[in-house]
Order: sequence, then structure tokens, then C-alpha cells
Amino acid sequence: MARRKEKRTESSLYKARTPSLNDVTAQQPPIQNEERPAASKGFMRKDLARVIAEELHRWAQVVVYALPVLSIIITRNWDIINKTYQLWSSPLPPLSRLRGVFEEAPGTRANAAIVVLARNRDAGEVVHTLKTFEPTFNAKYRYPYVFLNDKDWEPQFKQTIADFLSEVRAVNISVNDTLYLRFGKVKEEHWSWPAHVDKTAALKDMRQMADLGVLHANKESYHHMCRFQSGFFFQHELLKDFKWYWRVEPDVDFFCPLHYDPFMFMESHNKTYGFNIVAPEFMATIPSLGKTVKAYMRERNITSIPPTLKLMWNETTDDYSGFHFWSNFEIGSLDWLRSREYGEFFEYLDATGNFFHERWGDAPVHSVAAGLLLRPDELHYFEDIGYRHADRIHCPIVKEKQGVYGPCECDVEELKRRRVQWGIWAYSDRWMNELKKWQRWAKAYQTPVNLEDKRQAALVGQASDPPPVLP
Ligand SMILES: Nc1nc2c(ncn2[C@@H]2O[C@H](COP(=O)(O)OP(=O)(O)O)[C@@H](O)[C@H]2O)c(=O)[nH]1
Ligand SMILES: [Mg+2]
Repeated sequence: MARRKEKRTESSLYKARTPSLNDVTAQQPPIQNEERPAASKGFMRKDLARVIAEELHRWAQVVVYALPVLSIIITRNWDIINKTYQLWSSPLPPLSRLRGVFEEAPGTRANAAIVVLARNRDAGEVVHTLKTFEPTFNAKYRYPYVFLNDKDWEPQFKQTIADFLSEVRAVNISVNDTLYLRFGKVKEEHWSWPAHVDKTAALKDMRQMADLGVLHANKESYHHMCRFQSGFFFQHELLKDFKWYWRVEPDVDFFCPLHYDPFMFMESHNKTYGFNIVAPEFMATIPSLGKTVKAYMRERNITSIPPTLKLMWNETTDDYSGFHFWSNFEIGSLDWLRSREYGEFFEYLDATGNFFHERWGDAPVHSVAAGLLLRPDELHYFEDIGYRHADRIHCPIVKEKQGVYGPCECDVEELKRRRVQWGIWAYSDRWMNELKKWQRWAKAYQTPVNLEDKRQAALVGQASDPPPVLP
């Protein structure tokens, strides 16, 4: 400050002593440029040079004195500076960066893995998913990723993922670091035509379905993928030591930071299957699924529709309503999928060949299995996980209650305009009636999240509010 003042005073003195060009010209008649006296020009140039030299000298002094002070400040605060740099230069969305996502959460972990089925060409889409999945959850909890593929993984895919995680978490993660990353290939028998299916007849059916406009009907790989996700992914060698999985897909978004570990929540509340979005199925993909479920029940002497299945059963037609958990998001028990009950049910479904003759998706298959084999209280609706897959979005309706769920980075108003409520995509009045059954289920069985720390615990009451009234 003192230096600045001194500088200002000196330059005003200088101004007072030295007539300006305006003063000089004001006292004399206008003259042509070439007639301007040489002495006046010389005087100005010399003066300007002196001022510049003085300024430079002054700044040099400032630098010389300030440099040691600056270097002491930088050295003492190096950690903060470095971390700030990493935060701002990271690829994460701005809000997430500010939350200090690089800190690994302390405490116990569940025996769980994040499972991603993808292709080599999906590296960019997987990174897109990780851009929000990491800051909202896994950069803190660090569950291992298990990447599965029906083809061999290319080194480029593995490296892209390892590089991204290293950058996000500011640690070095190599492609061989099995603590965080595992890459596996799907067994051929889990991704090929089963012997009991007549391939020629199935291909004909697939073409017919495609002609009727059934999405992906003509894509053989899609049928294999749905069968694999329905009956085999949990048998993969890389998952055999885990009890829990979170299914994550390429090119999805997660909007809300999670303040607790959903795997631990599932474990401590005796939950088996967790979902986030439910949707109606295109019935042309599963014309005989409901009948097959009924046939299975008859074979097993199950005389009435079990309570969970009732939630997705159309009583008028006595058939599966098509209401399903959207399985691109799942947090569930691998032990359940590996259980004898699930295995026998899947084998019964698979024996029909209708993963190929029809286009049964893994979402309705997991849903009817949960309906048949699980109690209503074993399901959990992860209302607090803001999520997008394709054109469907779930954003916690209670976003405003920041601290429990939020702050979420999804636009609730926009979602309301699009009639996205309570994680449900509402299509028709019939669907609204179906959804009311789920409201009743939520009131009776939805378990509020019991947040660990006291500040969050004080807000738990809000999480147990009944779901919002449907429009
Ligand atoms: N390895 C592999 N993964 C696939 C294939 N087809 C789909 N997937 C994966 O299976 C999941 C569902 O596929 P997707 O195309 O997203 O189907 P949608 O969500 O039903 O539209 C995603 O995780 C995809 O990456 C395939 O041919 N090979
Ligand atoms: Mg998908």
C-alpha cells in the first residue's frame, strides 16, 4: 500500500513540473507535424523512457521482496493448492468437484461389485457413466468394477477405464489392479444358441417380430444379451466371491450424491432386490411370459398368486401385466440369483426357447422372478438415487429436502412437466391403477434409509414420507 501511495505522489509531482503536450500546443499557434521543434520531441521520449525504467525497477523490487514470501506461502499450502488444481482440472461435473469426492469413505464395506456388461466400442459411454457414478458414489466407496464382455477385451478399453479412474480419484490405478478393476469374458455356452432351440424357426420368428415393429427383435446379440442377463451373469467366475451387485450400464447418469452405502443398507435391512425405475413392458416382446409363469406355479403347486407377484399381475386377464423393474439399474443379491429357486425358475423359462422365439427381456424376467420368489418387504425402491437411462429419468421428488438426498443435479420441474413421478413412467390410466398398487406397497414396506451420521439421522423422518400422490 505504502509503495503505491509513493508512486502516485511521485507521478503527480512529475505532472506538475512537466508541461503536457496539450499545455504546449494550447499556448502556440497550430503547426504542421514536420515543423514541430525537435527539442520538444526529444524531451518527451527521454521522459517516457525514464518513467518506464522507474516502473520496471519498482516492480523488480516488489518481486525480489515478495518472492521468498510467496514461496513460503506456496510451500506451506502445497497440499491445498495441489488438491484445488486436481479438483478444477478433473472431468467431473462442477457441483460434484466441489464436494471433495476424492476422499475414500471410512468404515466397513459389503462384499459387493459394480457389474458392467459392455462391448469394446462402449469405452466412451462407460466413461460417460463413470463421470457421474464416481462422484456420486464410487469414488468414495471404491467397490471393484467387474466388466463383462462376450468378446475379448481390447487393451484400449481397459486402459481408458483405468486412466479415467486414476484421474478422478487422483491415484494410480493400473488395468491389472484387481482391487478396483476386473475384466472378464462371458463363457460361450452363456452367449450362444442353446441346443434345445430350433435356430431356423427362431430366426423366422425374430424376423416376423421385427416386421411387427418389436424393438431389437431381429438382433441375435440382443436375444443372447437378455438371456445372459436373465440367467447367467451372476454365475461368472469373476463374481463368485461377491454377495451383492450393482448393475450399471454404459451411457447412464446418476444425479444425487449418496450419503450412505446402498449395499450395506440392503444387507442390514434384509433386502434382496433394489430398483429405481419401473415401467410397463411392450407386451409384444413377452406374449407368453405370464402363461409360462402360471404353468410353473401349477407345476410347483402354488395355488394362488403370491403377494409380490400380485403387484404386477393383471387380475382381469389373469396374466402378467408387464409391469417391471427397469433392470438397467439393479442393486441386488447375487446369492438370491444363484439360489436353487431362482435357477430352477430360470431353467423352466429357458426351456420354452422364448428368449429367441419371442424377445423376453431380462427386466420382466427378473421382475416376475422377484414376484414369485420374494416377499414384498425384500424389495427396495431406491427413491434417493437420481438416475437416467435413455429417455427415462428418475429424480427424487424430495430433492428440495437437501441433506438427505441432495443436492441432486437433476431438474425436478422439468421432470414434473414430463410426468415423471416417483420413478415411474406413466403411460395410461390403466398404468395409473397399476401404480397405485405400488403406492400401497411403498406405504407398507418401503424402509426408510437409516443414515449414519447425526445430521442426516435427524432428517430420516423425511425419507419415510409417503410417496407423492400420483396425478
Ligand atoms: N458385450 C456385449 N454387451 C452388450 C451387447 N448388447 C448389449 N450389451 C450390453 O447389455 C446392456 C443392455 O444393452 P442396451 O443396448 O443398453 O439395451 P437396452 O438398455 O435394452 O436398450 C448394456 O450394458 C450393453 O452394454 C453385446 O452384443 N455384447
Ligand atoms: Mg441400456
